[in-house]
Parts: sequence; C-alpha cells; structure tokens
Amino acid sequence: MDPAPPSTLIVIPTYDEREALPGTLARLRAAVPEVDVLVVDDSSPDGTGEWAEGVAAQDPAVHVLHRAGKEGLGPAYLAGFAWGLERGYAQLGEMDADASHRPEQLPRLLEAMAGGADLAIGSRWVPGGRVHDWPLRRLLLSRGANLYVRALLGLGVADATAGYRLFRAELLARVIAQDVASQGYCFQVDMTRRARALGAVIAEVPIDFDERAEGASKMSSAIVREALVKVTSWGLSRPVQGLRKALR
Ligand SMILES: Nc1nc2c(ncn2[C@@H]2O[C@H](COP(=O)(O)OP(=O)(O)OP(=O)(O)O)[C@@H](O)[C@H]2O)c(=O)[nH]1
Ligand SMILES: [Mg+2]
Repeated sequence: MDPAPPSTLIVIPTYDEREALPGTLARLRAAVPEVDVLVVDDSSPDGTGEWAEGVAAQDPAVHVLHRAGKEGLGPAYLAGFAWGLERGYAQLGEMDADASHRPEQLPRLLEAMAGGADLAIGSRWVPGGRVHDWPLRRLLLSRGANLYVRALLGLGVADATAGYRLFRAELLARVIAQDVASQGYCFQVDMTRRARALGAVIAEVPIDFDERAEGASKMSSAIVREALVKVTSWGLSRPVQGLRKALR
C-alpha cells in the first residue's frame, strides 16, 4: 500500500475577491480534494470573508481566517502559515484567489515536493512556463523584477516573485521564525532568499499563468516601490554579510 500523502494546506489571501474566489475554490476542491484550504481575508468590504464562511460551514476541508483590516499580502500569509503550522500540516502553500494560478496544476508542485523539494515554485519563467493574456506592461514588470532580483541576489530562481508555492513545514517554520517583515510582492522574494540561506532544496516547475478574469488587481505603485527598495538593500548588504562570514 502507498503511504498516505503528506497533509497539505493551501493559503489563499483575499481582499475583495467575491467575484473571483468562488470559481477558484470550486476548481481547487475538484482538482485536489485531498488538499485543505485556508482563506485569509482582510475584512473585505465586498463580503468575501462571509461568503467563504458559508462554504466552510458546508465543507470541512475549507477554513477561514478573518483579519481586522487590509495589511498586505505578507502579514496575511504569515497569519495563515502560523494557523497551519499549529495544526500540524506537513506542507503549506500559496495560491492567488483570482485563478491566475490554475488549481489543476497544483499536482505539479505536489510532485516536486514528493521528489524531495523543500520549496516548490510554480514558475512563469522556466522553460515550459507561460503567461497568458498579460499586457506588455505587466510582462515587462515581472520579467524586469525577476532579472533585477537575479542580478542583485543571485538566488538561482527564475521566478522569485511567484505566488504559487509549496513549503515543507519544517522549512516554513524556520523561515517565519525570522520576523519576515515584507508586506507586498517582495514577500515572495524575501521568503525565497531566506529559504536559500537555510540551504533549502528549491524546485521550479513550469506553470501557465492566466490573467485575472474577475475582480480588480491589488497591485499598486507602493507595492512596486517597497519591492525595489527592499531588493536593492538586500543586494547591497550581501557583500557586507559575505565579508562578516569570511572574518568570523
Ligand atoms: N488578505 C489579503 N489579501 C490580499 C491583499 N492584497 C492582495 N491580496 C490577495 O493576494 C492575491 C494576489 O493579488 P492580485 O491583486 O491578484 O495581484 P496580482 O496577481 O499581482 O495582480 P493582477 O495580475 O492584476 O491580478 C489575491 O488573492 C488578492 O486578493 C491584502 O492586503 N490582504
Ligand atoms: Mg492576480
């Protein structure tokens, strides 16, 4: 008999996703019924949290964590991960509510974990990865951000900003014990560099990334600015850290 698959929790952060979440959640539950889901809602004014409560009342694999207000992606993920680690999930992951990450491709990430990865990333920028229907502006932003991260941080990861991921619980616990303070999309880069520094095995698997079909983007210039400032400061502090290590 095959051993039981590792228990898995996918955290979906939501802010005003009443239009998009129902389709994503239905697809996720149908594609990988063995995976549990935690919706982390920042008191969405459009009632996303209440809607998700209704689903959770019917489906024991779906859970909801309500937060007091909109605090950004990073704090929402950290709260979701802490919730899942307390409950003993063996692997914990991330997925957007807007179905940009195809739930049907989650098995690719699960396979990478079964193959020994500590962190599996659903990547747009490895061979076989694709982005569908993105305007040129978004393509350039994502490509540019990843090239900048690669040049400054040398993580050896093609899509360090990706939000489709699975972490092994042991790795995640060690990473979040480090007070990860990033709020927006640089949270993903921050998690990747900390995982790398801890010697994690990181696997990238190609995915198809679809443009959001419903609801509105939460991307803002403040989020881009935070990422630029943080990645630059992490990059500049690398030689200093290297020197400190060498002198120790
Ligand atoms: N809880 C919470 N979720 C958030 C917050 N900001 C964004 N999200 C969620 O994070 C996920 C990614 O946000 P998106 O707006 O789709 O960001 P994006 O994919 O870069 O932008 P688009 O491609 O335009 O959709 C979605 O599920 C959002 O609802 C926040 O402050 N709090
Ligand atoms: Mg999106």
